[in-house]
Amino acid sequence: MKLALIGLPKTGKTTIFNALTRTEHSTDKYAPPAGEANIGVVPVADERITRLSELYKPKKTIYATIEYHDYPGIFAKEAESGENAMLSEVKSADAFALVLRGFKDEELDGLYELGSPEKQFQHIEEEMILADLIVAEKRIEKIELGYKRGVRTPAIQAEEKALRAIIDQLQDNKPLRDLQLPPDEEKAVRGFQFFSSKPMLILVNTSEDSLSAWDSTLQIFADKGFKANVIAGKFEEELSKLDSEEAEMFMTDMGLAESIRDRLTHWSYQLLGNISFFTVGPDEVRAWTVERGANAVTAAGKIHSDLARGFIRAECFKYDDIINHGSEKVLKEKGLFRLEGKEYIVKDGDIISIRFNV
Ligand SMILES: Nc1nc2c(ncn2[C@@H]2O[C@H](COP(=O)(O)OP(=O)(O)O)[C@@H](O)[C@H]2O)c(=O)[nH]1
Ligand SMILES: [Mg+2]
Repeated sequence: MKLALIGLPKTGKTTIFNALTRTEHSTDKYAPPAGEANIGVVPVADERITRLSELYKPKKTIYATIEYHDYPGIFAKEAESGENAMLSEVKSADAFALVLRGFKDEELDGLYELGSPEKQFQHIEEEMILADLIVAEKRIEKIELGYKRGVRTPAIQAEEKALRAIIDQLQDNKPLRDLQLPPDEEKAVRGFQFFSSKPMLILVNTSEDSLSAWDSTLQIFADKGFKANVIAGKFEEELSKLDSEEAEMFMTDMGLAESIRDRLTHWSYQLLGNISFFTVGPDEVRAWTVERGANAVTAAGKIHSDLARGFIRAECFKYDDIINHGSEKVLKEKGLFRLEGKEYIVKDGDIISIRFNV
């Protein structure tokens, strides 16, 4: 899963990135925005993998990961000037975490007039809508040119129809997140990876002594349908440098049950509707991520495309059952070891082995 931290300059994106990845990239107040993104891969803590690993004693234990990308501020300007490497990189994210500045800093306030978190949100949303509109309108022009030359296929017509709906939506100043397209049209424009269509988490970044001051702001975002949370970025960055015992002490003081890393993992899984399934064996115990509602073939394809292509069946049991009963042999005796077909909907915590033939 790829999650991009985005937002206006000096809202604390790199500070939060450092806390998440336990790195020390520069967060100098006066430094110009970085020329490129910071990228870091963070394991998804999952006690179930730890326990499965104890049980199977595999050579390798592999947790799921989240790849965080920390971008300097970008949008409409770059979209206008055409292809921009960073822009297409941002678009490849599965979701955005929008960082809004809630903390006070007189020096920064003098340098950047960002306004309230709501104002910053509005600014970013407008930029996204504008960037998307530019892309959609350019594509329509091309399609029309093609029509004149006699290029008219059902696929292009579906795309055109989708783009017209998209342009209407954007001209109403509404994000594409809120536009439902029929499946064939959605598919025709999926490749554009429109900014305003991405799932987005909202993070209000504030100081540790004013976490509770943002309840009404969070409610405003929740009313718009967002998952919004308040975090203390700088405090989290400092926590991430401590050893776990010390960090826990401070977290208890603050009433924080989990590290920022773990909280953001939960929020992004919820946002994307992701679940985990596992593969186990003497070589490897491993966690995999799929969207809730995915079937056995889709899950197989996460492991390897051959497994999806040559799918015969899935052998399947539940994490809770193997922990309760201790061995696959007992599960088989108790009838808890199942054979499932292509259409089987994978559940969170399923342990799956794919039989295939290519
Ligand atoms: N007081 C306070 N300062 C912060 C917080 N988060 C970031 N900062 C400061 O804001 C400045 C810009 O942070 P940075 O992470 O580089 O912002 P970016 O431009 O969004 O990546 C730095 O001086 C940080 O120390 C916070 O939660 N509270
Ligand atoms: Mg930065």
